[in-house]
Amino acid sequence: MAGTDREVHAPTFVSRRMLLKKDGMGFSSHGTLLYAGTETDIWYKHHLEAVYCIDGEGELENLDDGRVHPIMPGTMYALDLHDRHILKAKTDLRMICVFTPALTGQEVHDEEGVYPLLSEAKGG
Ligand code: 9YT
Repeated sequence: MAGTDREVHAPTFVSRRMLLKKDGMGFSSHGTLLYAGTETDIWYKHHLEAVYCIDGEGELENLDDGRVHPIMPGTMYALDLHDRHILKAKTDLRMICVFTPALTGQEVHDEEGVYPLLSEAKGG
């Protein structure tokens, strides 16, 4: 997938879309590498997402209830309430993500509800 349109680069992560809507599975599946030392502010308004950590250390802060959850290899989280959250990568964090409805791959990050925590992005 490297170098194809299935690989999406953002300031705080790279994501490889292994399965998309066009693959006909009813969900999409992504391998996402969040870079060490970054924070990513995420709100999937239109999708449910389950995420499994295969490597690295980090934290998920749920902005809706204020709780902070450690992330380590073997951790799974499921966003069943369109929870607004911040993903903090203490080290490089390798995640496997499943979305329903499936992403088409055409979404821009604003429409996915992904807002990297950068001053430029926050300024508008
Ligand atoms: C960790 C996480 O939520 N990854 C989601 C996939 C990524 N935003 C993508 O493929 O664009």
